[in-house]
Amino acid sequence: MKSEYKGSNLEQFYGSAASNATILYTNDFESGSGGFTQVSDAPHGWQRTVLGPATLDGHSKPKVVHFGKEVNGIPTDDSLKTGTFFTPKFDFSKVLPHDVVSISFNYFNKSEVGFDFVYFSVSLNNGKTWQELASSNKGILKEQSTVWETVLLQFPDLSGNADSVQFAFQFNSDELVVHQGFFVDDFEIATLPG
Ligand SMILES: [Ca+2]
Ligand SMILES: [Ca+2]
Repeated sequence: MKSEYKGSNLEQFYGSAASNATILYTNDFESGSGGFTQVSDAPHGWQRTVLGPATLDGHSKPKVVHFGKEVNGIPTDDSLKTGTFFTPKFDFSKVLPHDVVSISFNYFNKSEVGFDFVYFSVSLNNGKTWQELASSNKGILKEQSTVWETVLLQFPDLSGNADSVQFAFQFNSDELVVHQGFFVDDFEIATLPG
């Protein structure tokens, strides 16, 4: 948890050791989607916005990416909607065996507690199969945020992974009660010497 965005998520976890990190990918969503793609059955899908929690400190301002209602100030019907937001595909085959790959992002979640959930998953085989890394369904993401928070996940074993690696955020809503939804910003991938 932090109140101010310093420019890199790594610094709050690794301090001065973050200077040893190699940033493989970073996206603050200020100038575009940065190669992210989406599949959504909601009319608006995942969109960049400057509204709602985007106005709070704790991420790179002003823009964030959002799935939920009240996108750009226009209330929308988001019952029974699923939206998946995919990162670009990454090649980790040349990561050294002792290096750690870290994935981090800032998020703010306002989803219906116990019914609407967000999941963050990874595919190590070019999108064929996926495994959950974090979620708001008994996972490490909060269902009702009060501040922007940073999640950092580590992979110690991606060296030589032959297939493309891809990450995805997925939001699922049920048929009743829709809150603001899920907001994400500052997606970063880095390697650190192990
Ligand atoms: Ca931003
Ligand atoms: Ca709901």
